[in-house]
Amino acid sequence: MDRSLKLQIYRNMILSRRLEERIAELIKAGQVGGFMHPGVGQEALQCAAIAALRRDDYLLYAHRGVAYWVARGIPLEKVLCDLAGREGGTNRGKGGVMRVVYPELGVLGESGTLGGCFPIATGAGLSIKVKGGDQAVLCFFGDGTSNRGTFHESMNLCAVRKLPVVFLCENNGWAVSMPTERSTAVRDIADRAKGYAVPGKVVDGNDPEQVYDAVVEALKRARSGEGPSLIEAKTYRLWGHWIGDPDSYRSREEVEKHWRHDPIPAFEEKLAKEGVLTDSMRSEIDAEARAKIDRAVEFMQKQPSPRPDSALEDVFA
Ligand SMILES: Cc1ncc(C[n+]2csc(CCOP(=O)(O)OP(=O)(O)O)c2C)c(N)n1
Repeated sequence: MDRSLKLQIYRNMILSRRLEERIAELIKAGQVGGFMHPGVGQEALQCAAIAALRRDDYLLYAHRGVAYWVARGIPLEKVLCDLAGREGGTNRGKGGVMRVVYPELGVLGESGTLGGCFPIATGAGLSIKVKGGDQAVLCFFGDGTSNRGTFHESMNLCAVRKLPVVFLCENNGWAVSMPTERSTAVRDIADRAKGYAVPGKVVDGNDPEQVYDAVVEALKRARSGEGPSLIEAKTYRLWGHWIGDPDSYRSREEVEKHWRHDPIPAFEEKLAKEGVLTDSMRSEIDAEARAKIDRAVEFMQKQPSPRPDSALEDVFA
């Protein structure tokens, strides 16, 4: 990764973290409803993987956090309006949390159930193949979600048809209150790739460079007609499962241990050592992020709620 790419990823990680903190405040103030699943702790892998995409690629994001949208460059105003149920959102305030759709950048939204992403990603991959393009699909999902039947059906079909899909598992060790080792027989989810004759790779999800390199390699394979890949990024969810989760199922020692591996200070330290990031740049990037969020919140607060008589608009095609 060159200097400017590292800084772009770092900027997106900071913007995502600050936005997440702001959304938590908006939820407490009753301005955003629904179950927001925070991505705090997982921004490195989300921002780095998305940085590897081309503008015309497709993205199926998971339910965890805002970094997918930030890194893909969806305007914050729109994201906030979606979350708050206001007209200015990508779905005009009718979708709520986790329903940001932005076809201009290949962002296909999220399925109503976990695991719905896999057949959608497979379908997008098939459409690319049928049309003869060289785009690719990046599909994020959690370790718990990898136990859905749709994962296995989709991996097999993508492998057999050599579809250009990169499956990226964010293994944060938990699915709500269920630790991965109690739900999943394999230690590394990437091992499942062997069952479909697909390459599987484990990376440190808190290291943006490892994630970026693995995604670049998988995208290259996808574009050249060699088919899908499975990447497992090991990470940790630093906040609760949703904003408001009492998080009583994890020990404080466990959570505190992982705060010491928070990817943001780790990346800051690395960039500082490399001479890429100075203290003054750090403060500037942080101030820029806060100012952007302030402007977006202000925009959102002025937007109306969708009119009741528009309930059936944009619903059927
Ligand atoms: C089919 C389905 N089952 C259950 C749920 C409820 N649910 C929402 S998030 C979640 C945990 C998912 O765990 P994982 O895939 O590991 O992702 P994480 O939340 O840890 O990021 C569950 C069970 C759902 N949305 N869809």
